[in-house]
Amino acid sequence: MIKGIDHIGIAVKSIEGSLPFYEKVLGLSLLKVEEVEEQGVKVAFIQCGNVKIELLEPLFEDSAVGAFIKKRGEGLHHVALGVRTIEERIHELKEKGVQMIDDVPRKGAGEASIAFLHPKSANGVLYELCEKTLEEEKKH
Ligand code: CMX
Repeated sequence: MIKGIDHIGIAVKSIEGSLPFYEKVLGLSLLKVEEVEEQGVKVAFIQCGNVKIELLEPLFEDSAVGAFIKKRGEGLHHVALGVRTIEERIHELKEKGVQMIDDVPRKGAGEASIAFLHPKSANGVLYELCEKTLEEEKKH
């Protein structure tokens, strides 16, 4: 059902200001930077072994990630689990009593289909289901 961890989302005030830690200090490689306007974020993907670190910078202060940083400060935002056939996975989780934030997938970075589980169903952790396009799957 779950293929593994696809990426870990970290909320940051500034991607530019945060990248030197990942690139210069940790020696990791930046894969790409893109804006996901629907979600009010700019994201940077950094390869870390088989997993990616996704830096999330709010595009405006009252976006979801902007509100998160205001309330809790920078830090771990979500864990994204790689899946196939996301609609079936959502259905399956709901059958098992999981409360979903998204009953219907929405568009994430790289045209992926994503859906969040409500943290109260998952030990306070915000989990994202993430089904990548076949093209993206081949790339990374
Ligand atoms: N970690 C833990 N709990 C969190 C959380 C987080 N990162 N974000 C929200 N919550 C909690 C809230 O405190 C709230 O709890 P209560 O119901 O107890 O008050 C609950 O989850 C619901 O949060 P909300 O903000 O009230 O609900 P919304 O439906 O408005 O939004 C969410 C939920 C998670 C989608 C939104 O807050 C968010 O973070 N959106 C941005 C998502 C994002 O990262 N997009 C980029 C994706 C790019 C990609 O990965 O492809």
